[in-house]
Amino acid sequence: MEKAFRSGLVALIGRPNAGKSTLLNRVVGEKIAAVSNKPQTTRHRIKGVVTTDKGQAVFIDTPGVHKPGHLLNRRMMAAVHDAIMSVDLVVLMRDASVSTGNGDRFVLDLVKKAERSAVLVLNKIDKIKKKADLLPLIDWYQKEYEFAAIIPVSALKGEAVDELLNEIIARLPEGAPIFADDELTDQPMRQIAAEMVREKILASTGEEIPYVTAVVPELWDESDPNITRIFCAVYVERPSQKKIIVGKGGARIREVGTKARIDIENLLGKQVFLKLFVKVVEDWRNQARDLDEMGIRE
Ligand SMILES: Nc1nc2c(ncn2[C@@H]2O[C@H](COP(=O)(O)OP(=O)(O)OP(=O)(O)O)[C@@H](O)[C@H]2O)c(=O)[nH]1
Ligand SMILES: [Mg+2]
Repeated sequence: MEKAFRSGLVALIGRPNAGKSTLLNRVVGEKIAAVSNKPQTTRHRIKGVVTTDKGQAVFIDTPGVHKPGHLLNRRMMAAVHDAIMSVDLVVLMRDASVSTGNGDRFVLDLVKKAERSAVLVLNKIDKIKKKADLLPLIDWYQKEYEFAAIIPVSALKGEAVDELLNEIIARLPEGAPIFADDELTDQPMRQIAAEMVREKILASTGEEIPYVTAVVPELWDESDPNITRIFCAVYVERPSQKKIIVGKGGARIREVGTKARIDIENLLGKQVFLKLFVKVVEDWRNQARDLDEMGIRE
């Protein structure tokens, strides 16, 4: 007899930098989420759809769990709580190459309190020389919560990611696909484009800039069939930050634009003209209206 098709929503939750967005891109097979070594890279809930012959998992990538300071961060954390409560399966993702901290306990507590069915993913095993070193960590988590499965992976290298996907789909309820099997995401293309710009800014700037920067797609012009014209605003909070992003003689913003354009062209399969302009908006991270415009809603 044919096994029934399974489908459902799967939340990826964890501390900043755990590798959630890396995993999302890996399972979807396209770069739809920004990835960086800076915390709080992801600000939006991003859905990524994976369809196999056994089922369909709709992954929801969420912002890394952190202490909320600004209204921006409160909204980001509300999105995490929402995701945990609205999915069929929670995937708690953890960087297994670093020791357990308060942040890890905090994320674990979220899952415990929610009492949701959860799979634990121990990521970055490519950085761990002896796999046996994982055993105490697995042991600790097993005592803390009844995880449906505990799976060590490397999202970056793709190690054990297929097994993880099978384990996840096997735990989803029986049901028809939620998305068409050629749909990869619910993210509008313009939002993905903005994310790619932000990713390049994060990669090329130091500590402070990632937090104070947002990228908003302002214009998307497809009137010319040969080239898509995209205009994005880059928000910062102070003129000094604008100076950093623009760089000497505009060098940094040009480099960011070139790299982001290449990513966007790959995604669209088409030539792109990308124009970036930097806007100084004081304290935008506490302005409900700015956040609404950025799509970071209540
Ligand atoms: N060595 C190694 N690095 C990884 C792995 N997975 C992710 N990374 C790196 O870890 C960093 C963070 O990855 P992200 O995918 O942006 O992490 P995230 O959990 O989405 O982070 P936030 O969006 O800030 O919550 C990046 O530099 C990734 O390249 C892995 O399996 N091995
Ligand atoms: Mg992320």
